[in-house]
Amino acid sequence: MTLRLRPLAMLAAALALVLGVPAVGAAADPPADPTAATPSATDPPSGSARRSASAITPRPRNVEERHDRAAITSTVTVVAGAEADAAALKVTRQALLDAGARQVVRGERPVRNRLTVYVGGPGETPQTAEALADLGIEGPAGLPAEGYVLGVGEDLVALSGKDAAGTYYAAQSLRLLLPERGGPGAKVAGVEIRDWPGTAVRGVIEGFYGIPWTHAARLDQLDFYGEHKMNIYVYSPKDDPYLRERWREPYPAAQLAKIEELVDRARARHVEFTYALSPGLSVCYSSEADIKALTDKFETVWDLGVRTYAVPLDDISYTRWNCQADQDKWGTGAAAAGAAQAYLLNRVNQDFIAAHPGAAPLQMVPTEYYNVTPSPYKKALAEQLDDDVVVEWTGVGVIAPVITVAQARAARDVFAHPILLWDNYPVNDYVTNRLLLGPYNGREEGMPAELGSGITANPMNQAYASKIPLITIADYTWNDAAYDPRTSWQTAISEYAGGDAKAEKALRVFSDVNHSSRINAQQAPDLAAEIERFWESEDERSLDGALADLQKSPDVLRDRLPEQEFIDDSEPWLDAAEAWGVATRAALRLVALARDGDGERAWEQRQRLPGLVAAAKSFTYTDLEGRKIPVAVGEGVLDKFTEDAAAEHDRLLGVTGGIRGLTSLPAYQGNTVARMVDGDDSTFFWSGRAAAAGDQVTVDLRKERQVGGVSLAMGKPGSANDYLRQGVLEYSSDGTSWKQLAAFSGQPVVTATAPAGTEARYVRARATAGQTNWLVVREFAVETKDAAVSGGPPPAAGSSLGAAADGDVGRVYRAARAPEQGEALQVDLGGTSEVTSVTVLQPEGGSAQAAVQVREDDGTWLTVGRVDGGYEELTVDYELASAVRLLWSGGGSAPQVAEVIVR
Ligand code: 14T
Repeated sequence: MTLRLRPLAMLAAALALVLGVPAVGAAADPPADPTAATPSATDPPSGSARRSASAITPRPRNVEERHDRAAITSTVTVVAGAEADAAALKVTRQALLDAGARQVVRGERPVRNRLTVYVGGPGETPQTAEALADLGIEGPAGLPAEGYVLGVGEDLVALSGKDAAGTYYAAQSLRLLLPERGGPGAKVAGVEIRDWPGTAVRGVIEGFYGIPWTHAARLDQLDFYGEHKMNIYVYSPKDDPYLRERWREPYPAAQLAKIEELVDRARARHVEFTYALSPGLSVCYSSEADIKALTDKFETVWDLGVRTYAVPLDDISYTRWNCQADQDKWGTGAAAAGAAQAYLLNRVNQDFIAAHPGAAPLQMVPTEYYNVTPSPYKKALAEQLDDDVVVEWTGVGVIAPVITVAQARAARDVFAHPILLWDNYPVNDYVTNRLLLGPYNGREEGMPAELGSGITANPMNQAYASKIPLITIADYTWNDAAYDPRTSWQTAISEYAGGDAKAEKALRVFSDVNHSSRINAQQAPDLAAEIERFWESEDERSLDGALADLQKSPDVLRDRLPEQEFIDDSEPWLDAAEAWGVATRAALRLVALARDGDGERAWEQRQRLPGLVAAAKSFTYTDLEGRKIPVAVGEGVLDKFTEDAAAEHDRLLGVTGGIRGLTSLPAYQGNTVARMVDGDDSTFFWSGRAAAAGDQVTVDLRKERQVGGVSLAMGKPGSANDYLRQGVLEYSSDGTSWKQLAAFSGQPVVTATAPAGTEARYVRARATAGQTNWLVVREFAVETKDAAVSGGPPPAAGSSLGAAADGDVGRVYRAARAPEQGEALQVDLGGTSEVTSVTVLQPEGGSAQAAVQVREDDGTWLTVGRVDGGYEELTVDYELASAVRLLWSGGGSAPQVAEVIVR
């Protein structure tokens, strides 16, 4: 793959307020306090349902505890002006009922022995000012837009927003502050919160490729945004035909009704529904008809209440016009494209936005959205686009690992417009085999303040599973100064588990194995540390506990997670997590058995492992095109642990292990380097980046062997250019000093033959020049002359005699037929050595019978024992021997030998 933007054909390859509170586990509801009717009752004993300001997420800026407190009374008076925010009132009411109030009534003034809640800032509810004054708390006048003051004191609560959104956010904070109780009497500690957002525009852009969110998921997301103080949702799924492919076509009525429902829901949650229309695949920028088609479509949704609009021009060609008229008007080149786009956007801005009082500033995505490098395109756009148009930018790199203050400044400089960060996290359309559940990370403190507009996050195709990372994004965008990824992540997991400790633990374990991404380098940080400790301490108990937790986590989540849709979203990943739990525990057991010297049971376990790993890798996600994509969980940690465990077993057994592939390059998706030495030409190693001079792919033969022909098959159908343009084949015995075998250039398939007698452990292909293409290696085959295995019976097709003594217990010698009388399989030891044991491994079900003999100095064969089962370890009394053989008992079935190990 070449690292440059390509036409869309490759994209596929590249790539409550459920009124009040999110359902909190009903089990957590304490029984109604029997003393509840008496407002002066002492503190309720149950602490489980009590909350404090630390439960508020996004994290508030300023929280001060007070020495007084309020009690939730049976009847609560709400004082609110006619202009008070309806959404805030609704949230407040429900929060009070959930906290144990039996009724919430509107009133003009406080009533003795009743809690009074003032809802509304200066523009909504003038009475709140006096209440705040009574508490000695300053009002919200000095706060930024959407800021609020929340006061809880003796007998009263005051919610005062700088504006209506601020009051709504005060209500959301109150909701998180109040306990959940079945009846009145709960006490709420006095507190003063002064809080405001650090980013003016905070939210989500449904901007991914692949299966768009469902209508139900979108409605639910809007509720969720309101609860997390996010204020924008951009409606821009790439695969909604009415938004891109067939952007000119008017909506059917049913579709319009859905949009209207979204717009209404968004408004009720103080979320700006933004309608994004992407005409770039076919638009003629100079065409009056196309400008009209665009503004007509905008007009239809204006009538539904849409007030914010975007015109994304990402992932299109800007070197090919869609009509001759554009070429005639602007000429050719990227600067011409910038001018044409500015023209179209300005026309929409003037003809539509300016003509619709109440419309918000127009947003656009430039075609160069992914860097801050000055260019003719950016210059034209920056100079010609109307000043009030907001420009979207993804940070440096489409998926930016870090976004700094300096980069944000540079974006503003180069685009010369307010910047709305389109942050491609936790979007997974380019890694559809993965769930990205880790926290928002790598965004420097102070970055949002430089943007001029704000931040929208592009989420996963899985709406519900996106919530964990989105909670952390809400946290950062609200209060980047106090943001800590790990802390925010724990809070997000805890919140999403709905107060159920078991669900929370399971969710933490599941999120841990779905943690890594381009912005979170480490996969499964908790489990990887646990595995690390195991290898250091050799104590398997703690690791087995952690792996058992992993294995159980899917069922715990299925049983206990409040939001069932998360389960639906995550189904194949849950299945995989459970199966990986089983496989890794088996691997751990394997190490324990091998260490205990229980060779027989270890061998049984060793043979079970590949099937368990295959099962863990067997679960699939079905994408928009109906392709089944095998999902990955704990990649690089869980699979590695099973490999390391098998290797540890093999080492203790005294075998080297099978041939390995090694490389300096990262693997693209699941196309690991092992696929280059699996003997299967249809699978391949695929590097995740272009090869640089010095990059290499290596075959490790695990011990010095005689080497013959070498064949390196690179490139593949569809990626014919992904091969090393210029390089050398080299071999080495120690992996340090190398001798050249051949040099090559310009050919995807390279062959060479080592001079007779060449011995090597490693053979590699090393790039001697950098290139723009990635690297595909279908097969890297090295012929070896192996530990001389001779005799019979002859091997079946696809098997070999050598497999019986190749150091790889996974490769099996399978005889073509039953042995004849006197037939033997002989392993030459390559000289005379002292033999202390012979171990013969037969694969599952193997029960061939043979006498095991060693050849002594004088050429006579000494029988040291017999084999007749899967695992046979025979002790030999320090015999000097030059060969070992299995002298078959005639008849029976065709024998199979995984390995003859001579020590
Ligand atoms: F508009 C942009 F800001 C943007 O990010 N566009 C797409 C976006 O829709 C997609 O979800 C995201 C993540 O895959 O990346 C952009 O699409 C690309 C960009 C590439 F460089 C798809 C493939 C690419 F090679």
